[in-house]
Amino acid sequence: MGDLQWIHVAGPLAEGVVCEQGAQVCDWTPTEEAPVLFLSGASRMEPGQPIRGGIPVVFPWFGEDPERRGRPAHGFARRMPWRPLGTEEGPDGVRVGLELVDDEASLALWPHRFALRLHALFGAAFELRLEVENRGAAPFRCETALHTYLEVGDVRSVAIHGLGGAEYLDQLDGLRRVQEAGILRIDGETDRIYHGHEARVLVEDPEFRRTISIEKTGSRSTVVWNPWVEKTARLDDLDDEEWPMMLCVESGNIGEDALTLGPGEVHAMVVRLGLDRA
Ligand code: TA6
Repeated sequence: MGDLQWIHVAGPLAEGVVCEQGAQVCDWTPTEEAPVLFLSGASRMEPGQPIRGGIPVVFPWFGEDPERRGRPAHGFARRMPWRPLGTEEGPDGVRVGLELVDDEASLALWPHRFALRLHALFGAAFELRLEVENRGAAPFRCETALHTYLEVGDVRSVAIHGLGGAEYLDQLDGLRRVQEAGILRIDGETDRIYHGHEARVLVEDPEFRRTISIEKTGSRSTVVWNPWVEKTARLDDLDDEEWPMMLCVESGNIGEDALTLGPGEVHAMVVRLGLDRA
């Protein structure tokens, strides 16, 4: 199985790291800034095991195996080695591309032919494009997400703008459907799927004196997650003292927003992260 393979990016505008397993971006640090993505110090770094942090690629299902057959949570794409497509430095940053195509192992888990292509731009802003292609002769339904772990000074002091008025399913309360009132603050374990949500989210972080913006196209679901104390204690790849430093704001197409692609059809989702200094 060997070790994990990494792609390191160092340009004038930013540094970054991508793991070939899962095409998982694990670092984006704009020049003269602190890292923007959280990566657990306890993360497993073994082939086939999910990395806790950065931006995991969720495909072809979100969450537990929908058929309860014991297949991996959040799908298999993040556990498989993707093929690098090359690295290119340009005026707006360094671009990295990777691809995952169906194979015997994926077909045994999910009987559809597909291609995933991920393109990351490491610049003063960060852009991630995930293309899903149906390479088969029949339509398929899939869920996708870019499961972004943001690094924050203290999750208890951040203010999350841009969700007001949206409806979410509370994963901690039997998927009860709730309307978000306004600015979201985290004061306990939080696990919410906002549906039909396409707006920009701003994470205002007074500790780090910065605001992270999350803009997206091709995504109708937004997930907000923080494990807080008890769930963190149940995760062996997240240290007990790490939960205040992370906040997941994920962009995808989940549940009622899931994708159905016809033969040959390609869907693109783009997420753009920006930084404003307070
Ligand atoms: O982010 C939403 C979520 O589905 C949470 O319920 C939690 O399970 C998280 O993803 C992490 O999942 P993972 O399989 O990476 O431990």
